Amino acid sequence: MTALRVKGEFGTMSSVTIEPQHMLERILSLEIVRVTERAAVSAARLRGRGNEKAADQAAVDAMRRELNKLPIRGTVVIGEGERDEAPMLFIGEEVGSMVGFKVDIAVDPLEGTTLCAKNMPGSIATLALAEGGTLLNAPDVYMDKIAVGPGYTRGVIDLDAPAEHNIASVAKAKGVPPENITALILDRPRHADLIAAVRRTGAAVRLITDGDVAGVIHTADPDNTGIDIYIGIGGAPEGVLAAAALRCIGGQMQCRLVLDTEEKRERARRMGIEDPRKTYAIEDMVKGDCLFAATGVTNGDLLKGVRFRKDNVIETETVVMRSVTGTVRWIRAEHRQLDKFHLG
Ligand code: VTB
Repeated sequence: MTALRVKGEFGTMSSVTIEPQHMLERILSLEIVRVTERAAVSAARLRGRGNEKAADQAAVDAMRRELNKLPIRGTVVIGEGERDEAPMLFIGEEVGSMVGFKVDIAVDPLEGTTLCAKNMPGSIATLALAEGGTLLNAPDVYMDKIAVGPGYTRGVIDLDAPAEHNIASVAKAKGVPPENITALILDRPRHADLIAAVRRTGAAVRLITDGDVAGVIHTADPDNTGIDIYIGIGGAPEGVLAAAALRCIGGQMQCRLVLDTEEKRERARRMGIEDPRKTYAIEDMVKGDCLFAATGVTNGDLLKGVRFRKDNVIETETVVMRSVTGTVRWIRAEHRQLDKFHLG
């Protein structure tokens, strides 16, 4: 067993030194797994029922219940919507037991509600947690994004350059022809030109119907996912969550909010965003250390979905990451005490 030396109130032992704030974060890295697990199980009960709202609500209820048990003073900065449109986990809502560290929380209790309602691959329950005041308060608007995984020199991607340039640049850096590059893009009419431009380079395009948090994370492990680069316009909240994951595992992202109306610019201003054209790198969206967790709801490339076994055991798969150490844990859990899920 590793002995820990913990500074301050936790007393002193030998070996590794852990600052008190990191100790809490260490503990929370398991605690947040419980939060995404509960949300995923609640949503998974409603897989394939064609009811996006009900599945989302189930995930929100479970996530909020669990978040409120954590020893934190948390503020939801990325949530279900603004206060007037979301009764729970709205932006600005305070969560946690209100003792302990002040943290910012980004949640997407059910990322890919349509995927869950249609029982299609790739829906997840996800959240990120960071020191108070360090996560970008992004309004619920679109965000133009480009991302690659770790191992590239800084500047290999450029949000303002044409897709052809980015594909060529990533191919060159990887030491392969563009034909060996695969870009992941949300399948939307708004991306028709982008898709055509990527294909013109000889690169392949993998289209997804939803779920670009997982989509961005795929770029971090191209050998297994086959994805080298993520490009396109998705949700801003999903952008911040993906940035938290890449902050832990490495990679680069460049993003810009799509503030194409005065109403949206005003909303952004109210959230403290002065420059509507600002390009955000990962460090601008997640300014300090963070934790990220996601649990599979439906089966997907990133995570297995929740399994309800005949013997009354529920299986979940979760990935949890910590930026301080870059540790990524894959937690496959078997749950036998099922009351905790409040499934009724
Ligand atoms: C993406 C995707 C989400 O929204 O961010 C997308 O990751 C963007 O919005 O899963 P549109 O659907 O309007 O294109 C989701 O599909 C759903 O929130």
